[in-house]
Amino acid sequence: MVKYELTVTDTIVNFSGKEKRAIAVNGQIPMPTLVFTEGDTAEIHVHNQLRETTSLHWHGVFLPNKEDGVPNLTQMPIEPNTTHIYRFPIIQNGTHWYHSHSGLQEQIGMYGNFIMLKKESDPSFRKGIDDLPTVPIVLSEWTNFKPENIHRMLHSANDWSAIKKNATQSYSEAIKAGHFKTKLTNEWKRMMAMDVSDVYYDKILINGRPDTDLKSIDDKPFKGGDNVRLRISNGGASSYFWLTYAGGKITVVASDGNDIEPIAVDRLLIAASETYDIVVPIPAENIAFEFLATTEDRTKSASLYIGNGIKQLKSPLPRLKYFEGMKMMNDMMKMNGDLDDMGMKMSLNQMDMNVVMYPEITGELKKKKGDQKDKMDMKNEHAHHSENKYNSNALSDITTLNYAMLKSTTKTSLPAKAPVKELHFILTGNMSRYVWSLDNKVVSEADKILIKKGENVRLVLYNNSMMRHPMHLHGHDFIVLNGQGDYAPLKNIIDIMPMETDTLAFNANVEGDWFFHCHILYHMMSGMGRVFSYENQAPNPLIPNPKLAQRNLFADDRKFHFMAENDFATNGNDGIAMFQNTRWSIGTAWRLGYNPMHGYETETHVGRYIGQMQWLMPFIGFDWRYRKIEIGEQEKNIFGQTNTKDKRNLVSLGFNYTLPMLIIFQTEVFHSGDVRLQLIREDIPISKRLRAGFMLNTDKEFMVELRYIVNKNMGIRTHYDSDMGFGAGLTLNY
Ligand SMILES: [Cu+2]
Repeated sequence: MVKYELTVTDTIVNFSGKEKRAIAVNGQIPMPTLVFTEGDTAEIHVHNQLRETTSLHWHGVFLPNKEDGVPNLTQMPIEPNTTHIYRFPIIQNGTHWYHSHSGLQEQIGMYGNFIMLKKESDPSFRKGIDDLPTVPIVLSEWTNFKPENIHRMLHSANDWSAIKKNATQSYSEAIKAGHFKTKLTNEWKRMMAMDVSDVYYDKILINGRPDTDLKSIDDKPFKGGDNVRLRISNGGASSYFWLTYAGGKITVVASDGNDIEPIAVDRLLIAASETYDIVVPIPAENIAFEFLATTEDRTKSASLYIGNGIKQLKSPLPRLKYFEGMKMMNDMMKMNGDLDDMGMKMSLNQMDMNVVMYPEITGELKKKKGDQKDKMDMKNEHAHHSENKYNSNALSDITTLNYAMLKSTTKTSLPAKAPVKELHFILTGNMSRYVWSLDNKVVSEADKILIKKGENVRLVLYNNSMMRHPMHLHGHDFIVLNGQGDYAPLKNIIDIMPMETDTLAFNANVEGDWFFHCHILYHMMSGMGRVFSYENQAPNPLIPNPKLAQRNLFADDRKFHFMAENDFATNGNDGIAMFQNTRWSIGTAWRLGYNPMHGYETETHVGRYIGQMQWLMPFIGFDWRYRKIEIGEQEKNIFGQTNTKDKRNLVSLGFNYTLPMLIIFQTEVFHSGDVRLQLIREDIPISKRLRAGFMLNTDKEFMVELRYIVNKNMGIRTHYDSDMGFGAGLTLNY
C-alpha cells in the first residue's frame, strides 16, 4: 500500500508579473509527483480546502470506474472541506499524469506526474533504458487571464489572443506579404484567420518554471557521456509543444506509458495530455544542453538545461508563415465547410499540412517571386512535386516523430475471437462560434454509447474540423492501427489533424462509464466527447442519483456565454449584449440617441443555429423604436411599404445567413407585414488592430464604422449612421 495525502488549496502565484489566483496541492504547482511500483495498491486522500468542488483523474491509469475521477460521471464532485479517498491496485507501469477533471481547474495548477515503475524482475525490463537516471517532467502553460474568461472570449470570437500572438492575418498584413488574394479567398470561403492554437499564454512551464537547471539526479552530478531519461507529460490545458534538444537526437522509448522500440528523432510534437519517455545524451563535459519545449504556435517556450557547465542553446523555432497556412487551408476548404483531402488519405500525423508554415522545413518566406528556390535543396525540390508535398521527413533532413513510427516492444493484438463492434465518428466544429462536437453533437445532445464487456471496439475517427484534436479514452489503452501489425502501439491519446482518418481498437475489459473526449480543455468543456457505457453493468455506488449527476454533467456544454459591447459616441450610444450557447443565441442590440430626432431603438433576437458550420440562424425578433420626424415627412422602404422604422413595436420572424466574405444576410418579416432585408459585416480586419464594418438595409438605413482595438476591453470607434449621423467615441466590450 502506497499512501498519499493531497491537500487542495487556493493560492496566489506570480508567474508572469501579476499576482493571480491558482490552485496548489500540498502548497505546490505542479501537484506532487506520485510514484508507485507495479503491484502496489494506491491510496490517495484528497482534502478539498477550496471554496468550490474538485476531483482528480488518473490519466491513462487502469482502474475500477468509480476511481476514475470524473465528477458527475464516475463519482460526485468532492465538496469543499471534505475528503475523498481514491484506492486502486497498480496493474501497469509507465509514465502518466493526473489532473483535475472539474471545470477549468486544470488550467490553473491542478496537474502533476503519476509514475508507475516497472519491477526489475519484469521480463520487459530494458537494461540501458529502465535503469537510467530519470526525471519526471510535466509541461504546462500559464495565462494571467482567468480561464473562465478565456473560455468566454473564445465563444464570442474575441480576437485579442490573435493580436497578442501577432497572428491577426489582416488585409494590410496580407497585402504586404503578397497574399491579398489568399485573404480574399479565405473570407470568401467564410473562414476566420487560421491559427494552430486558440489561446495566448504568458508563460510556458517545465515542472512549474520557465527555466530550470538539471545538474544532477539523486545527488549524482551528470558527466559527459551520461544518458538521461525524461518522463514527459503534457499537462497543458490547450497547448501542443515541440520538443527539441541541443545535445543531439532524442530517443523516444515509450508513448502514453507504453514501451516502444527506441526511435531516434530530431524533434517531436507532444499533443495536449500525451506522454512520452525520451532518452537524451549529455555528449560533452562542462556543457549544459538545452532541452526546449516550444508551443506549437511558436510564441513561447520553456527550457531545461541538462548537464554541468556552459549553456549550449537550441535555436528557437522560427515564426510560422501564417499566410502559407491560410493558402493551404483555402485549397482544402470546400464552399460548404467540409474539408477536402484531395485523395491524400491522411493519417497518423505522417502528412503534416502545417509544414507549409514551417520555415525550417519549407524555407524562409520568399521575398519576391523567382528567388524562392535558393533555400531548398534538391531533395526538397523533388518532394515538392510529389505526393510528399506535406511529408515533413521527406522534405528535409529534420526527422520528426509521427505515429506510424511507433512500434510496441510486445505483441498487442486484441483477443482474436472477440466480437467486433465498429464505430465511426466525425470530429466536427466551427471556429467562429467555438462549437466542438462529434458528428455535430455535443455530450449533452448524444446518448451514451453502449458497448459489451468482452468485445473488441474499433473506432474510426475522421477530423472534418479545422483544428487538431487530441482524443483521449479513459480507463483503457487502445492500439493505433499504424501498419505495425501485431506490434501496433498502445496509447490512450491520439492527436488527429484536420482531414486525417485514424483507426483505433480496444478490448472492452472493464465495466463502467468511461469518458472519451478531446483533451483540449476548452474543446472538452464545449462538449466534444462521448461516454462509453457497458451494457447491464452494476450501478456505481458513488452516483446515488444518476439523473442529477447527468444533468450536472450536461450543464458544462449547455452553458451560456455572455458578451456585451457599448459604444459611447458623440451622436448616441449603441451596443449589443448576447447570451449564446452551442445552439442558441439571445441577443439585444440598441441605439439610444441623445434627442428624440435621433430616436431610440432596441432589437432582440432569439435564434437557433442550424448545421455544423452554423451559418444559418432562424430567429424570433422583438423590435421597439421611436424617432420624432418632421411633419409631412413620410418614408417608404424600397418595396414601397410605408416605413415603420420611425415608430415600431413589433414582433418578427427572420433568419441570419452567413454569406461568402462573412457578410451576414438578414431577412426579417414583421407582424405588420413589413419586410426588411439587411446586410451586415463586422470586424473586417484592416490591420492588426483596425476593424471595419458596415450595415445596409431595405429601410434605406446604412452604417459604416472603423474601430481601433486598444486592448481586450476597449476600442476607439468612429462611424456614420443614416439616422444618427457622424459619431466618434469609445467602445467598451466585455
Ligand atoms: Cu479538440
